Amino acid sequence: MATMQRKHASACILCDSNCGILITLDGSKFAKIQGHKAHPTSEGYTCQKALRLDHYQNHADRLTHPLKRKPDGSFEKISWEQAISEIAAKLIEIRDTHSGRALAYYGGGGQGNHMQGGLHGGFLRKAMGTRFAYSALAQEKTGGFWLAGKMYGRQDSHVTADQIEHADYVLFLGTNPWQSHGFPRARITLKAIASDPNRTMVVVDPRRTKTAEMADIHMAVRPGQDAFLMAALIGVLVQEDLVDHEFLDRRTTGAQDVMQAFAEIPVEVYADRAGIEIEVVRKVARGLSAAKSAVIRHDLGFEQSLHSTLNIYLEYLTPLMTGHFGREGTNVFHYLLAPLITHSEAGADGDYEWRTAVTGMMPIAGLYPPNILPREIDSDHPDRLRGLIVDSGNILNSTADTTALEAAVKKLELMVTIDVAMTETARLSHYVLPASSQFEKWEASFFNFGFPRLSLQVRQPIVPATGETLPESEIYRRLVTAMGEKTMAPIPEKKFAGLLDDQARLALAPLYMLVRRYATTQSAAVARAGVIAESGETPGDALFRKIITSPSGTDLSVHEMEDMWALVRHADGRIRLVVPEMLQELKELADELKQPITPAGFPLVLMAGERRSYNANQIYRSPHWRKTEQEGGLRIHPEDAKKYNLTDGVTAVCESKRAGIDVVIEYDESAQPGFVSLPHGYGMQYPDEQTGERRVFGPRINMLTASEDCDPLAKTPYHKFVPVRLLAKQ
Ligand SMILES: Nc1nc2c(c(=O)[nH]1)N[C@H]1C(S)=C(S)[C@@H](COP(=O)(O)OP(=O)(O)OC[C@H]3O[C@@H](n4cnc5c(=O)[nH]c(N)nc54)[C@H](O)[C@@H]3O)O[C@H]1N2
Ligand SMILES: Nc1nc2c(c(=O)[nH]1)N[C@H]1C(S)=C(S)[C@@H](COP(=O)(O)OP(=O)(O)OC[C@H]3O[C@@H](n4cnc5c(=O)[nH]c(N)nc54)[C@H](O)[C@@H]3O)O[C@H]1N2
Ligand code: SF4
Ligand SMILES: [Mo]
Repeated sequence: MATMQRKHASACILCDSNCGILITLDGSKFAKIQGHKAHPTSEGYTCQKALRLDHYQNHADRLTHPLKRKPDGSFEKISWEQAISEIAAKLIEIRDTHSGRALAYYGGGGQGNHMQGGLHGGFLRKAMGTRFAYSALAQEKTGGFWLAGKMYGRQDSHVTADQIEHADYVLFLGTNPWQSHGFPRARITLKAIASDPNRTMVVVDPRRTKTAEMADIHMAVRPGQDAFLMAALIGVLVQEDLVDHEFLDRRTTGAQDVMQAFAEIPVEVYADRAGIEIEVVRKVARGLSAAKSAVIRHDLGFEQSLHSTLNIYLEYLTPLMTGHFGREGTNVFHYLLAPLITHSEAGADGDYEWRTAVTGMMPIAGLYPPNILPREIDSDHPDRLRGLIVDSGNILNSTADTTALEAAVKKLELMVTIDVAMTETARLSHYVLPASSQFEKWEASFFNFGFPRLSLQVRQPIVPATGETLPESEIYRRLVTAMGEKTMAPIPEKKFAGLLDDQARLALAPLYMLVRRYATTQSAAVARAGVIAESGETPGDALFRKIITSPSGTDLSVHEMEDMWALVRHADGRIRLVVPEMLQELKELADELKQPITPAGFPLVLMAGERRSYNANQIYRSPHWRKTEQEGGLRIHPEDAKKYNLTDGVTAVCESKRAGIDVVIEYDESAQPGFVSLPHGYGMQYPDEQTGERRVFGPRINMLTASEDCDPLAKTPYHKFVPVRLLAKQ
């Protein structure tokens, strides 16, 4: 049948690579999924996870109607009219009684859906009168954004590792790109580096991951001790004078002060604390300094562990000290089409207008950290949070301290969840609004981090909307209108005639605005991407037409390498190396040397949330998507397991200071003794195939984490450093 054969261009929505895919439909079922060669960044590449996307589109927990929670906790179907008018009335009541500061918003786009949620959600936040935008990004990246503000002049001057495929020397810090990706065509790029004798790969990770196995040098750091390792690494660069003085003179300020701070670092002692031989640290420092080009990339192992922000500061210093910045094959800034993040500036009085009421947290890049949510809600403070809108987040599983958050959200006067599925978070909400899936609506992700080539894919709907679901742009339009506030005007009918339906005209309206602005501010780079205006057409309209007529994605701009320096936003155009708060924390590291790594009674460090072959955040709910790894076991070195009399496959209790949960023991030689791991992306409820009863599949890891265990500055959680003990199950 012809319809069976048609391949629809779309994208994988499971991680920030957003690989291009072709989907062959059989009715509404995704019969076949393959990589799409025409996609500008993935070029046909996918990993195994994308091929199972039917389990996202079609499963038992898909939402089909608006729901309202009854006092007994069950839900009744209600009409859209009732849902919108009741929610709007309650939002107005809270806003007008307590001010918009009593309202907060979480999410606005997970891994693939920033257009409908992120851009349109802004109109609802405005109507709510709030700037309290909580985000998963503030569980990981905000320490880095804060540093970008200090060092580069703006928190949204973002550095990318996308030049990795051209780098001679690659340093991976607390990341396992074989599983997590994080740059285009990750496995192909990793294999290319590993098989080239002239290129070097260094991995800093307590586990011998697949990426570490491929590396030339694996530094099996002691968990949570990266700040010591990085301090020793920069210490060696300074003490052996492996520093690129010419680069520092030309591009930075503060080099002398920073070099002085590192001249004093006892490199042997710090390397030893990190569990790495000093000769290995010296070898890496020398290799990095001598390399033609180098890219350094960190991820959650650095961000979600002890000294999170300091780790990232030390990482940011490394390419600068060695002059590997702003060239082909090095770390570079990139332009952003859409404001995935912004810059939060203190006011004239030096303070932030929008500090949170209870914990006094400042915004970073416009975002607030989920770790403070329980306290901001569960408080007697007159200005506590009373209403919360959640879009694209399963915070009852993905935020630290499930128990504290569960108790807190029960005190909200209004909680609304907008999702495609009946999640743990939806179950605790007063109202649940069903969104059309990412294959049922116009959508785009703004994880486009390319430089010098920036591209974008706007995806078209390929299957009809399920039940009464609506795209978020329509949900927000209705809510904002019902609140009597201004909403987005759709793209006028006379524009792009024949190319857009009514749904697209609304959904794409804010993007159209951004594209027109981008075409003006980046006109030369946009022209280089081959954007050709038809007669009478503006460059903005020409670029937008290119986007909507390229369903598999297209280039927006092609920059000159030098353009990058415009993103250093200090008036003198120089990067600031000195960040006083960080140099102070660096000094204080010395005091920690005397302390044991874990507190008494909790001998093991648990990494709560490892990326594995069959997890994908909270996006896949159905456990049937997994070909292997059904249990989501606790990986432990066999020697460690024997110490606690635990054998492979048995169920044990993993206990943190917060709680104990059942885990299935999985022997794993790649784990460092003393370090155990549980996967991210499990712990969802789903009907059991045999009994039909709902049960939880795999570990609900944030039962074990505590809200207060986080970076003092950015409040990013220590998910990778949870002290635990293991007990045999009684
Ligand atoms: N398969 C899969 N891929 C994903 C996702 C997914 O859910 N599943 N999620 C996506 C998302 S949202 C993100 S943010 C990224 C995250 O991607 P990554 O950060 O790469 O993934 P993780 O496995 O969480 O952590 C990375 C590594 O940190 C190491 N680590 C743990 N503790 C420490 C430490 O103290 N020091 C150091 N140096 N390393 C440590 C772990 O052993 C692990 O190998 O992945 C994305 N990709
Ligand atoms: N302990 C521990 N906790 C962690 C981590 C860890 O490593 N360890 N990792 C953290 C990280 S890095 C991240 S990024 C977060 C991710 O955690 P969350 O912020 O919760 O994000 P996702 O899991 O991506 O959210 C997915 C939700 O979006 C819904 N969804 C999918 N498509 C759509 C759509 O089109 N519209 C709407 N409205 N909803 C949709 C899904 O059904 C799901 O409920 O988890 C964090 N939590
Ligand atoms: S790398 Fe990420 S976006 Fe690409 S197919 Fe795998 S999960 Fe999907
Ligand atoms: Mo993430």
